Amino acid sequence: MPEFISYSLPQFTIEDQRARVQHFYEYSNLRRSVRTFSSAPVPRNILEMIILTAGTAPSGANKQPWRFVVVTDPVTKKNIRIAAEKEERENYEHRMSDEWLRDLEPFGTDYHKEFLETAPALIAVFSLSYDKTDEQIKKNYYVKESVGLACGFLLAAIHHAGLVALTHTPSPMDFLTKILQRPENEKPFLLIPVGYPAKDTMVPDIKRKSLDEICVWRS
Ligand code: IYR
Repeated sequence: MPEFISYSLPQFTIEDQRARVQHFYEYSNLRRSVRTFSSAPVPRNILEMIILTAGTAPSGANKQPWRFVVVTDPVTKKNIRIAAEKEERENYEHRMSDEWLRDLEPFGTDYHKEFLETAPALIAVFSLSYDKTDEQIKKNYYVKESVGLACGFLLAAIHHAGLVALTHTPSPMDFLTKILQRPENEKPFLLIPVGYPAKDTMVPDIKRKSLDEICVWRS
């Protein structure tokens, strides 16, 4: 028999709910992906609370199939930068289509990934396709969906803390397995530099889609 415990949340009035969703949207809408970081350190306990928040995301059968590896050591960050730039150079020069390169023009990106060294912390997110404990292998479900959700919570928690991040996907990412000495059941999912924006940080002038563009109501 499954065991259930009672559950409730604080109740808000409709007016309070309106104010809360409005405020949450407006603050969320300030989030931007940032590629220029100050080297100022982020206290470890702040990063830990952010990761605890990411771990509150829902997951298939509550398997929580994620691992967050935090890198602050300059030598490891440098090694990650070297490996990422090697792959990205290959991507930009040979592997990406013309259409893809054109789509990236507004962002001004290239294979140089200085932020991997300047950001005070890199959070390498790994997905666990299965759990391995004492010779036992246990399957996980909806792993990509679950880890994607956890990354969403992670980015929201980073933003909530007044920090900035980049959702970075050097590809392929297997170098992270090696550099960070992860076991075979952990696959690199995203690499997220976190910190404070550099003093003169600029971001591309791009727009979010309107409600009409992203939402359809059907009776
Ligand atoms: N991973 C490369 C290319 C890149 C791809 C997409 I899609 C972006 O939104 C941004 C960059 C890089 O990091 O440069």
